[in-house]
Amino acid sequence: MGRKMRRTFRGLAAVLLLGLWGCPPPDEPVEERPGQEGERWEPALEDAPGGEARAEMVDHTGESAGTLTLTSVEEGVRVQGQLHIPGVPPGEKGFHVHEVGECEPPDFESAGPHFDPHDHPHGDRDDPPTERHIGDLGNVEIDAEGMVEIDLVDEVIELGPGPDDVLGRAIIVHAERDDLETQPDGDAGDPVACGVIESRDQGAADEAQSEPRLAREGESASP
Ligand SMILES: [Cu+2]
Repeated sequence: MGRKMRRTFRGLAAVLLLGLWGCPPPDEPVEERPGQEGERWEPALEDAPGGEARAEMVDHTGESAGTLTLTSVEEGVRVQGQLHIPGVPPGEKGFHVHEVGECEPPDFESAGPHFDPHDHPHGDRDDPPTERHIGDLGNVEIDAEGMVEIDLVDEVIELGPGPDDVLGRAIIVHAERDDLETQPDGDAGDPVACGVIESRDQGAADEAQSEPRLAREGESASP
């Protein structure tokens, strides 16, 4: 559904989405809403944020590194998943949401800096919201086989309307430990895995349309 909604008017859509996102998740078909046509890759108009998202992670070679799921829960947003990032020494590794939802290997510089809409200092996930970037998720642990088990709940990031919405942004694992102090990035080294946080239904919609957005399997311009 909603194919015809995707054709036109990016700018108008951006404005209208601000209004639309303020509403409860609409199950009614958006086709019946006049004047809200538009193309935007996240989240889909017809699949307004329902509190579930995922990030298909890739490593620096562009290979799949696994999937993270993000789910709205009472305490915040739960981030779960098992990643495989070969070639990274074991230990704690910085884990953040970055500003731009583009993951271009090998260096993932396309993802920009930490997601920090309120101009806060860098900090830890458990720091008060005013003393951390919204995207500061602390560290995750990588083992000797390159496996990373992630299951955390963050009270600050959000899925859906508002300034702290992480949909459409990049989530990144770094090569080094985030010292949780050094500004502006915790001295966490290079990104080693990156994925764009997409509302769950939007991922399927994108695949159906074959929109070249991410180096997702089968969509890469080059192997
Ligand atoms: Cu980072």
